[in-house]
Amino acid sequence: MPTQKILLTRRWPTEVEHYLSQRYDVTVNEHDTVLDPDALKAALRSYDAICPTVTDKLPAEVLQAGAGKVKILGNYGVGVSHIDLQACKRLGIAVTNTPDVLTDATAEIAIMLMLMAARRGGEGERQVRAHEWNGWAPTRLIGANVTGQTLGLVGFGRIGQATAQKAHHGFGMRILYHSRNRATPAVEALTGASYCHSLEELLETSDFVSVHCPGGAASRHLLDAKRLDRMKRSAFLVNTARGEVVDEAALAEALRNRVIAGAGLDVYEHEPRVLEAFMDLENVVLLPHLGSATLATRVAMGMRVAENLERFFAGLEPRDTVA
Ligand code: 8YV
Repeated sequence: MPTQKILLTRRWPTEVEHYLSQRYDVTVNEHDTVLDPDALKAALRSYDAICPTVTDKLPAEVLQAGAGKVKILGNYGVGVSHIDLQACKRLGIAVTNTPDVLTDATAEIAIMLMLMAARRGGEGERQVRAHEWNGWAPTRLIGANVTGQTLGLVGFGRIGQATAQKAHHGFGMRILYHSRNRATPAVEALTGASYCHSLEELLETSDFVSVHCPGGAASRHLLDAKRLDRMKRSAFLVNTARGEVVDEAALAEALRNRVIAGAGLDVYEHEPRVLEAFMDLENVVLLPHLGSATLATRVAMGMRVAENLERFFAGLEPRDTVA
């Protein structure tokens, strides 16, 4: 009989729930609702492993109050800014994530947002559905080219690099990037990417800016009013990383005043809340955090969590330890 008690805080694809149930004493949050801090604290006291998602806020206060039984947080997702990793280290709780398996799915959404924002896809669709489209015209819904333009990537990890591949080889885009560490010449050569020493230089020269750095305190409001002001007036901003990287109120102002041409967002500072100021702006595309939302990807994410748990409970170092 399985001994370890595992909690999945949300519903996962059936295939993965089944796989884990055959190996562990698994509890699934059947209602698929977001657990509140008290429920999370109780879970930390009752389970050997908790498998959270981006919707589970695990700051130091919750982790400290609840810590007792839990040994590992097998996060379902690559971003871990919802978990206080320092507190986990202090409390001796291991944390793993799921890189690689969602790279292409998320890069696809970055490309989709670039296209939708530049070619006014959301706006056009809204017109059709509202029966407001009265036929083709030479001067209506005129967008901006994507092909051959310059794409600046803020962060150049797996997802940033995959976005560069699709943009460069699919749309002939010139690639610039800014990140804490410069990539190797071999990685740069894959997309002819040029490193920008300063973020400002990247913002001033890009036609599209796409955010791919981790979230959390270190990158909070990295793109604020001042930095948005450095972008070209004809440029577009895309964010598939974490909402907090962009100062949303400043972005709404910049979009309203046409400081930049448009934006495409898949993530928000206070999900699922979306800033009301975005709602009546035609030049922003708003998606509901779709980055990893394909069945194959969500199954692969679950299997990656399973692999991490298996190694952990076998006394081995998990493949994707982040704390
Ligand atoms: C995940 C994401 O689906 O992996 C991430 O960091 O942002 C998403 O695509 C989500 O985080 C699930 O926890």
